[in-house]
Amino acid sequence: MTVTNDDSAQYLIRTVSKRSGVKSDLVRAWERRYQAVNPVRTAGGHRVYTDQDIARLKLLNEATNNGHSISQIAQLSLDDLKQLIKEELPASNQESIAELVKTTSTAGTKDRYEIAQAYNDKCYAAVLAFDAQALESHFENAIVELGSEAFIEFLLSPLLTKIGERWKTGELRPVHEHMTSSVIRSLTYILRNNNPCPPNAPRMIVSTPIGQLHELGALLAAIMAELCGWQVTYLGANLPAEEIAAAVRYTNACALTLSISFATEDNIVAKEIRRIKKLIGNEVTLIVGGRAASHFQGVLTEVGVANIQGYAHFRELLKQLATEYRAREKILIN
Ligand code: B12
Repeated sequence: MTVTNDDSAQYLIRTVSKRSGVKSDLVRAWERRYQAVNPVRTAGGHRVYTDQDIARLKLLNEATNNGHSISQIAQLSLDDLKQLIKEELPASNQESIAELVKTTSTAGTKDRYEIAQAYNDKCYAAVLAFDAQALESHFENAIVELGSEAFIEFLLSPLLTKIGERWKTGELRPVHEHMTSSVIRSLTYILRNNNPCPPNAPRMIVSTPIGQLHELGALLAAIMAELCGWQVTYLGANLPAEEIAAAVRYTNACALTLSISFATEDNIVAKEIRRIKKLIGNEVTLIVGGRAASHFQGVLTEVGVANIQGYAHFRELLKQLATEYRAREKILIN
């Protein structure tokens, strides 16, 4: 056991056990016999663990549940453990590591919310210190611990909002937001790659209308849809109606999701929404979300668009649409 002055170590064994799903006695045994984790000691002799330790224990727990011997895997790196678990998933049912952890997680929604709050503070401190490496590492651990959906909903979104607010007050500079966005982009790429979906999955296009330059809301919505089993093509931001509609046609998508973050007073968004709806027709479901979507409620109601109230609502709608899509496909096949 290493005795160091590690500032990142802060959790007592009870918390570690609760968050990792590994009983306290077993945590101690894995540590004593196989050095699976190396907690530091407080002055009073109590073991304290890091987020990284919790993420490791969670993956070790999963791998041993899959039949691996702890003696063989205890020394593997976090990446190797993730890879090991990923490789063992049946090809037809490849879920992301984050999804896997989510389904085996012992944490309820309230716990996850609290865990995310703790990560939020650490991530914000990393942003403030302009430490991209630490930020990336906190994000990676958080994905393992929280699962992708809770990661997006309870950590990323509030963190980004906070960064936006602090930018406005002058505590942060635009470059802090740029650094954070770039770390998130590299991370979301990993998340998305981990989620290949079956070829018969319903398809969706995600973008933002012309003039709407904020892209992260759309990107997160795209990942969320992918996690719900949709095959998503994310186009980035700021596209004219004709281009978005062409992408819908090319992919044979049955849904189009647009994110709107900026409440403009001109008529551009309303015009684009009407145009898009006309081009894609009634067969394709148009979904609109984002912080400024309700500002355009008039046109959304006029063309019969679903204005999404948060991620839970989005997931619910996607589930319903996927069921309808599968039922339609079945009729066509028969
Ligand atoms: C980064 C940023 C920018 C960057 C964007 C970079 C990029 N490539 O995306 C740049 C510099 C381009 C930019 C430009 C502008 N920005 Co700006 N920007 C922000 C900032 C700081 C963060 C935005 C962000 O990415 N948030 C993170 C995402 C994840 O959050 P979100 O977009 O709010 O989405 C949330 C939900 O709505 C949901 N969501 C989003 N879409 C969808 C879709 C579905 C289906 C679902 C389920 C959920 C969902 O996900 C998020 C969860 O909370 C915000 C401040 C803030 N507090 O958010 C201002 C902010 C959005 N910007 C603002 C403004 C005013 C501007 C500019 C006009 C500034 C200027 N004077 O030039 C321009 C306008 C650009 C345009 N025409 O669109 C205002 C908007 C106010 C308003 N009236 O609407 C904000 C709120 C800042 C402020 N407090 O004044 N901005």
